[in-house]
Amino acid sequence: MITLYHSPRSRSTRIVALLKDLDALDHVAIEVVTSPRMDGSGGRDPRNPHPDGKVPVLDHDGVLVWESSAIVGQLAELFPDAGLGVSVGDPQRGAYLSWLAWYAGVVEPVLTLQALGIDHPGLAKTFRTADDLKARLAAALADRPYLLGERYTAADLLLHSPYAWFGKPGVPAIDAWVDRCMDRPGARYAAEFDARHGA
Ligand SMILES: N[C@@H](CCC(=O)N[C@@H](CS)C(=O)NCC(=O)O)C(=O)O
Repeated sequence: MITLYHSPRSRSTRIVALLKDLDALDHVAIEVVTSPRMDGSGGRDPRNPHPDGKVPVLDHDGVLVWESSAIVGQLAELFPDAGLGVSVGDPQRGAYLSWLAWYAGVVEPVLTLQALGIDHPGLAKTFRTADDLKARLAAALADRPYLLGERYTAADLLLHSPYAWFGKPGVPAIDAWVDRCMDRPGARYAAEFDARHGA
């Protein structure tokens, strides 16, 4: 059995979108839980098995999968028919894994620090800056609609999500990509799901 623990309008919303795009909603239960919000509302939910009380987390037959990058990779592999993952042996597998890892290791810290107004030369030396992220994405998308080319993958779903949340960056290639990624059944389903569940 697979269960996704989800709080409406949070980082787990993109996993609800992924489940729809993977046609996996009949195979994964969605448990709606509370989580502490930046504005002080919400709170840790005793039903949520994430060791830090965060969402998303997946319980797959008693094994926890946490961190959106890992959850996205795991679900795309479990439901391969949708073609959103990149399987072992595919020449683009390495690039796909790199985008997923780059999200967790670089994109999330850089954009979170920017949103909090925190700056330090050491941070730019370690992670690079939000402008560097944009330049990297713009270069990747300059001649292609999606990160891996013509095909939309789970990497696009994950990597575009901060801009869907915080707003498009005003770079034509990235803005058009964010629009393409938001114009999908999964994104629409997740928005409706969250509206139904009180967000
Ligand atoms: N890097 C994690 C971040 C998870 C995360 O921080 N989730 C937020 C919701 S947007 C949360 O649960 N916050 C509650 C808390 O930190 O206690 C991921 O991408 O899955």
